[in-house]
Amino acid sequence: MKQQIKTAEWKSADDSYDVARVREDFPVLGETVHGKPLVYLDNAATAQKPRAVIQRLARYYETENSNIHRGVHRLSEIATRAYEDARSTVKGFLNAAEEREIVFVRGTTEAINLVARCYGGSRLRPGDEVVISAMEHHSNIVPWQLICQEKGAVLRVIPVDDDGDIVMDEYRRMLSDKTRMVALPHVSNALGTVNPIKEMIAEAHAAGAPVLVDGAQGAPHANVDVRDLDCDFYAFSGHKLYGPTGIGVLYGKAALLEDMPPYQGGGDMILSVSFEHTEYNALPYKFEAGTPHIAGVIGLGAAVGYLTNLGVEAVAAHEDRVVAYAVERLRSVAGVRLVGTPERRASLVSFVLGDVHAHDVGTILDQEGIAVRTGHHCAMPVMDRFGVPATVRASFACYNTEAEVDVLADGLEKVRRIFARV
Ligand code: C6P
Repeated sequence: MKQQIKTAEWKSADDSYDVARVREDFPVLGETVHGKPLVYLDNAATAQKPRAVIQRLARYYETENSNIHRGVHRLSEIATRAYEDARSTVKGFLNAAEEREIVFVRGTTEAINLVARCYGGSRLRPGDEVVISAMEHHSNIVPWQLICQEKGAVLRVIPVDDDGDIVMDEYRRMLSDKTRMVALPHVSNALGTVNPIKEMIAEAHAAGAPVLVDGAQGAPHANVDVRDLDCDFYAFSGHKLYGPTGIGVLYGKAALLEDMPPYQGGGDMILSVSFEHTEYNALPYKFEAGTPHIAGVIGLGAAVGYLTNLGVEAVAAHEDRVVAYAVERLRSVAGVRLVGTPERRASLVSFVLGDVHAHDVGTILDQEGIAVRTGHHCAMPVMDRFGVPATVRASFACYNTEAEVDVLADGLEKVRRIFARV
């Protein structure tokens, strides 16, 4: 049984952004959980899908399903066109210079592994350094650890301060002629910190090092202009940006991608194959071996189109209001301690509630219909840095409201009553 949320309750304070209208685009938001209206605050893990994406996927499977770049038949042409149109949409979204700089991958994780393996694997020498930060998701740690171990290179970690901001002086000190790569998150998934990546990219370049930006939590919440940032690589996942799972994007400067060996071998990444010699395909196909996630790419194109129609800046401004309200409201709940109070925050807030384990908080909130993420958020070093085993994380998207923050705060009061010791 669906329990529809009353529009007025969910209207954003700023009337120019009609959040009630936006909510209507997301069928799942009409669901109930344990008899309560769903309050979905786990968007950093994965965002919900608007009807435009769901219907686009259905249309592809119902009327266009075919393999791409292979057939001369009509359906294959249609599918190929749709797939390449999505690439063009993503190129526009990131303001990349060329479509061949947009490589479709499974997600941020695969994008980073690709760069670590293909760029790092071909360039790193013993004693070279790769610089990451103390706020990384495991996806931007382990691939670099693996390639550094293999090549005898050194992984350097920029510290973060007690607020969850990168210590810029330490970063500057760390850069040297040994630095071969800097890999940084645009936005921290565990703290919400928005890093000053443009400035950090310029500093890395001054030291002669390229920069990969892990944009998993950036692209859905900020206007990304890869040419303005001048980043060398930018990675993001479709499913956090209202698109399907299993699809993501690696943007790379053409000159760098050209120089890198392929990631995987197989169909579509070749021009010719003999047992003696294989000639690789041009960009971006060199990095898209095998039948890709065609529906995923087309669905991602629809998701990017959806977000662009809402207006990335309008969405970001709305989310900023909601997250600012969340910070203020959570601070008023006795026993709540925010983990991360960065200078610039985007889209999420992490906290602990007294000595109640985050999983217990999450379980009680779930009974109230509230979905939050609890745990280490695949960022164990961040938990160590802040001396907590886990946090509760509320993360917001284009359809969340201040009223939902109130429901969260009420849920936390209930947790406090249950754990009277808080
Ligand atoms: N973070 C979260 O709940 P994938 O799994 O490949 O789509 O994204 C990996 C990834 C990389 N970097 C950052 C900053 C991320 O936040 C994530 C995914 C989710 O925080 C799932 S662990």
